[in-house]
Amino acid sequence: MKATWDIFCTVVDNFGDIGVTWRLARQLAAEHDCAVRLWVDDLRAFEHLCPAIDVGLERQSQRGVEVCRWSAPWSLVPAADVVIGAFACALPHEYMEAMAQRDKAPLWLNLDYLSAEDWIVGCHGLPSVKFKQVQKFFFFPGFQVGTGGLLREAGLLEQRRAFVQDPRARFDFLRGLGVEPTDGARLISLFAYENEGLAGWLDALATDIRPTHLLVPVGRILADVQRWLGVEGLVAGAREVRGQLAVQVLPFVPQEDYDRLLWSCDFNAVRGEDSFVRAQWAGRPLLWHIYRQEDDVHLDKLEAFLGLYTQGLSAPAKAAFEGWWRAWNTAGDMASAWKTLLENERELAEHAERWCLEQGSRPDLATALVKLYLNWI
Ligand code: TRH
Repeated sequence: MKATWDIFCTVVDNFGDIGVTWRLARQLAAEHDCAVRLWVDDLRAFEHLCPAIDVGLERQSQRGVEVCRWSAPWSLVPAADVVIGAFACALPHEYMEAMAQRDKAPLWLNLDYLSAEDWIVGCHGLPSVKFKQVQKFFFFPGFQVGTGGLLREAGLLEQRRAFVQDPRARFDFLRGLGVEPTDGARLISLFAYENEGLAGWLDALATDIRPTHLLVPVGRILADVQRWLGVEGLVAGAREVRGQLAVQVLPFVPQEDYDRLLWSCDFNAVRGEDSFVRAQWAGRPLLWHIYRQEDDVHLDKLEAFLGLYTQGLSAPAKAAFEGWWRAWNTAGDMASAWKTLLENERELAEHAERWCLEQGSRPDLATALVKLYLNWI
């Protein structure tokens, strides 16, 4: 009989919470033969990632996953063999009672936020709180041995390789999005929160020797893009040119297409958690807009990742990369950071590929979860 898994997701904001849990749920169902229910409190946010969702339904099957609306009052359901609360969300009390009533306690995990900080290694797998006799454990995604790893579907890197080695596939994909880059143009995707550093970067791109085609999926950064362009009301499909820079607004695409977009670009600006990981699987230099936290604790996370990622780079390339990221996350001088970065473009491109392969040689997060469960029973 299939093991049953319940994954609980509250959509705090944006798309990361649902982005991560939806990806995990799909992978558990498709690759590990698990019976997965994904409980989501906001189907409208989910619809952005999975347009096939019917927001009116209480339960529906999507891509092998039973998607359930998580609403109050809670309807009683038997607890699953494995219970995952994503990002410290509080489970319904009645559901916890159902967990406690099982003959064999479920494996209960809190799937935490991704971080490259060292303390993650020590905390991954430790016991957290208890409800009656049911113990919860921490499960930390991460980049280092001793963490839960990163979400990575089977065959993902092979798919990417086949795609980038097939210029026709790239051309057709971009064309499907209405993108026709001019010859020799650098392609950059831009997914970020509001960012004061943007104007400086766009100034540098507009006056660069090499043309740039900047692809901006509809989202929070668009208001800053419009301000720099001096226009309003841009919608998907809009294209504006300033000097050497063509800016094109894209629709928000399904996750698989977003991967292809990242694979198609020379640089990717990403944010939050899931797009940040996907850009690493794209094997291209990335610019991370980290999710802001109180007291600037996010800057420690940024530095922790930089510390890992830049290992093996020459001193100038490391300084250029770090300068670029810090400028982006602290409203610094993106124009000069970008110029310095370009002096190290080749080395950084090779490094991104190397990092991708190195991370890709580690066990992926879904496999690590399944292994944990198999050791548990
Ligand atoms: O949207 P995010 O900023 O999400 C989060 C949340 O804010 C969360 O509360 C916070 O804790 C976390 O960041 C750190 O960024 P993220 O994680 O990259 O999620 C975006 C999702 O959207 C990801 O799954 C990729 C997907 N996506 C598409 O599917 N199509 C698109 O066109 C784009 C631009 C993104």
